[in-house]
Amino acid sequence: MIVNNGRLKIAIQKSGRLTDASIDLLRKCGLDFEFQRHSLYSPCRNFKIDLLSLRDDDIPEYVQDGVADLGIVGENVTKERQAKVKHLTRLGYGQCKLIIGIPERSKITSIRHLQDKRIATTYPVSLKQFLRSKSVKAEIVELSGAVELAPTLDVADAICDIVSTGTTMRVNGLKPLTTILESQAALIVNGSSYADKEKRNLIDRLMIRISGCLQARGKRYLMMNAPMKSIERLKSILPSMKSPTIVPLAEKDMVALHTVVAEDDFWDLMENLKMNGASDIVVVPIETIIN
Ligand code: PRT
Ligand code: ZN
Repeated sequence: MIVNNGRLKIAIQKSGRLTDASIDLLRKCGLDFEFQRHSLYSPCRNFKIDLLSLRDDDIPEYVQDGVADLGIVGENVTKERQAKVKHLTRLGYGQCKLIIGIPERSKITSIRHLQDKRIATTYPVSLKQFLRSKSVKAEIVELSGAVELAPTLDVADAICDIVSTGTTMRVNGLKPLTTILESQAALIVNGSSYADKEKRNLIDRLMIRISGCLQARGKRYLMMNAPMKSIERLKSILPSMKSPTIVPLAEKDMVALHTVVAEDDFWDLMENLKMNGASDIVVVPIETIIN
């Protein structure tokens, strides 16, 4: 039975690759809950939302049917399930590709060569769409798992499967032929929930928090002291979000500069800043950035 108590329901994967990152994201958004993997519901104490733990394959349909208002699931799954849901935002984890792979020594060298071949997959809908878009007719061998074994077992001439590092493919003597889809975890929403005034208000509040967490990801807050005369030079080095904050220090002709930098740029940047007069450089993590 669907309980309409004015609270949102967000479906996340019960146990799998997206579970920990999804819980972590929701906690970073300030949601206070105990995740109960074995129970369907995990209520949140400080926000009108309850978590529903489900198999990832079921999430798109449950969101489409309104069993859950929101869902966190791989874009590959939503596409395969052809669910009628609204895509709210990508979440920056669970990155993978849906690819067509062929045996290392296969004579197949282009998509055209897949004509009349057998392709094993757990993604028949996405594969069918792709083949149709390329005007290639092939036999789709639908499996429920271990697709990478199909060519060795001579069940198929090629496979269509998810890869992330590509190790599974390689150890099974396969190589990629083409990419069908690039995917990552995304937040999806039921259309009626999004149109409902009260629910929309909660969804918008949650979205502000999620965007803040996504913006802060990979960023560091940088503080340093510098002589006043170095400000212009340092400002030209700093890739600030807007402009850096400059605060006078008690010591004469000295200032503190504060800014946000990308984690990846940090070490190169720091050497450059030091060479140009900065000292006492402090770097701190950022929880969230609300614009
Ligand atoms: O039980 P439930 O149905 O909920 O989970 P599941 O077993 O169907 O899904 P799960 O937890 O494996 O994956 C959930 C989602 O994570 C997928 O729908 C993708 O969106 C995303 N994802 C990211 C991946 C991978 N990376 C991935 N590598 N899903 C599956 N894989 C498989 C891949 O197919 C290969 O067999 O993992 C294996 C190792 O991959 P390599 O390339 O790193 O060797
Ligand atoms: Zn699944």
